[in-house]
Amino acid sequence: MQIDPTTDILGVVDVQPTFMPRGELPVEQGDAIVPTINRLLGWFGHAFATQDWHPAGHASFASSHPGRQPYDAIEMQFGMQVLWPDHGIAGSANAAIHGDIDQARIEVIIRKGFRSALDSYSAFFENDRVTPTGLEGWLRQRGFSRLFLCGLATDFCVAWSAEDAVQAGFQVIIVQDACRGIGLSTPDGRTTIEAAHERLSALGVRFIDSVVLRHDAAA
Ligand code: VGL
Ligand code: ZN
Repeated sequence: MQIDPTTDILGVVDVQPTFMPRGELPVEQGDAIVPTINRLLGWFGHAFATQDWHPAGHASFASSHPGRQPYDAIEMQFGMQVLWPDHGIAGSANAAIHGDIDQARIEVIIRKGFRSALDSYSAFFENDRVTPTGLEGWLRQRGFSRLFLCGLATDFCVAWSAEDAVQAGFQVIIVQDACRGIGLSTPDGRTTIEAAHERLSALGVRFIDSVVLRHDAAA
């Protein structure tokens, strides 16, 4: 698959130490994708990044719900909400983009989840599904039509971003060796990674490995 440097953009989702093995919401092998993402950043002409960016006491934190434990799921205003350990605290060192990520080609950074009462997985909309982050307008004004997504976590922020991107009319490709998932169990006995893969495939999202990408020599 050939990268078109004018219409393709790489999206680097939530590659923050808070989601890495020694972070607050650890994703297994979350740090293993950093070299792969740096390689991708060298191949694409353009990239954007997102950061999970929560105030202390955020509604998605189990610590904000007396009697609840991290990874419990509860019904909230906008549907089922998994309660997370405190993570992605705005301004904290662990909420920065991972220090080894080469940011030279990252042209815009979208922060999400900074409203106390509202969680945010997708790079496009808060979890109420109507409050936009502004990314869609930015991508359109810049003329991009195909998004390649990588980062953390495959089954939450990458998956929700992919779904919204399809809905917005973009072609979406997930670079799976540059992603890692959280993998919670679902009520029907699957994992959230398997469920996301099925849901997204049905929407036309393609999953590739970075080795299949072809690119012209970097300018
Ligand atoms: C994420 C859970 C909570 C993610 C963010 O980046 O996938 N997951 N906040
Ligand atoms: Zn979060």
